[in-house]
Amino acid sequence: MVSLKELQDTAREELFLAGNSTCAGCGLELALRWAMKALGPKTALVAPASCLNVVVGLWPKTAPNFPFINMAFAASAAAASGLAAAFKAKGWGDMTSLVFAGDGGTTDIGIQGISGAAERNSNILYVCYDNEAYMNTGIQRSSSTPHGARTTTTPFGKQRFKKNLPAIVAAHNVPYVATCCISYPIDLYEKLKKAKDIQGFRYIHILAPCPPGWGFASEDTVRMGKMAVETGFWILYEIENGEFKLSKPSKKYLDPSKRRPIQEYLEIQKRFNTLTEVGLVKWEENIKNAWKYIDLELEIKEKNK
Ligand SMILES: Cc1ncc(C[n+]2csc(CCOP(=O)(O)OP(=O)(O)O)c2C)c(N)n1
Ligand code: SF4
Ligand SMILES: [Mg+2]
Repeated sequence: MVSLKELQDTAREELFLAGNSTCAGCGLELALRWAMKALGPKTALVAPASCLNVVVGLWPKTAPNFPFINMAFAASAAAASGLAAAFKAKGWGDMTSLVFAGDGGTTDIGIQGISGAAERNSNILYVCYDNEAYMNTGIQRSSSTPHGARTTTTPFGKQRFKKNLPAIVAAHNVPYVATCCISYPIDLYEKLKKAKDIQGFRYIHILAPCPPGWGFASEDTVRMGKMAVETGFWILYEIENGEFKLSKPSKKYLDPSKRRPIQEYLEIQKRFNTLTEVGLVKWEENIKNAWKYIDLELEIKEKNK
């Protein structure tokens, strides 16, 4: 577990600098700042088309104080795999080859490259910051957009549910998969730090609320992420070499009676203001089903002891 001293030192150190052009209250910025605190400057970041691509700004005033490569949408996992091979050839074993991609670039457009890199067990760390839509181009739905959310391409609310990408990646039997949320920075920091020292393909999926895209006030970003976890909608866990572990902030929500009603989370976001009673029931069922999967994982773990 991270010590208080380490956290205090870390809190002061910034590798993603101030003066960037993220919106006020941007969840992506919090995700990247904490990730880079854990990974350190010997990290080369590959970013496909996304908000991140744009908010870094123009040279010589760019925000990343570390190597940063803009990449074509579908190619980030492949590009990072190439970087990892180059680091190995050069004998630069202390460099981390990182992808930091949005949910569109991950769950839709980049998925083939991710699957390839995961199957090869390429020595890369792939992070998806999930703001649940194509935000940079004006809020179009992605396969990570949740049920009922209004976007410019789902004006009456999305019918389908969110794609479970962490589970898809875990099915590749890679060394490490984890979920995080920007509202739990210590959990995020510890998982990134652990992932940095693992060899092979590592995948981390971070929920990163977006004020303009979700329709909430910019000061409520952290509250929004907390509610996602407290309602049981966003479950924090890690899978290390096939072993499932529920993370501390989510443990108490194994008990359904401890979860906050999902309605509280949905009604404070404008994107859900066309959600019907039927839609709400579907949400409740979906959360129940997600926890059935967690129960099953924990049961298997218990049996294997
Ligand atoms: C091949 C290709 N198609 C479309 C675009 C336009 N485009 C740039 S960023 C973006 C949205 C990316 O969404 P996501 O990956 O979720 O990241 P976010 O913008 O939400 O941070 C799109 C569609 C592009 N740059 N390249
Ligand atoms: S649109 Fe959302 S993700 Fe993009 S910079 Fe603004 S707050 Fe961040
Ligand atoms: Mg997005």
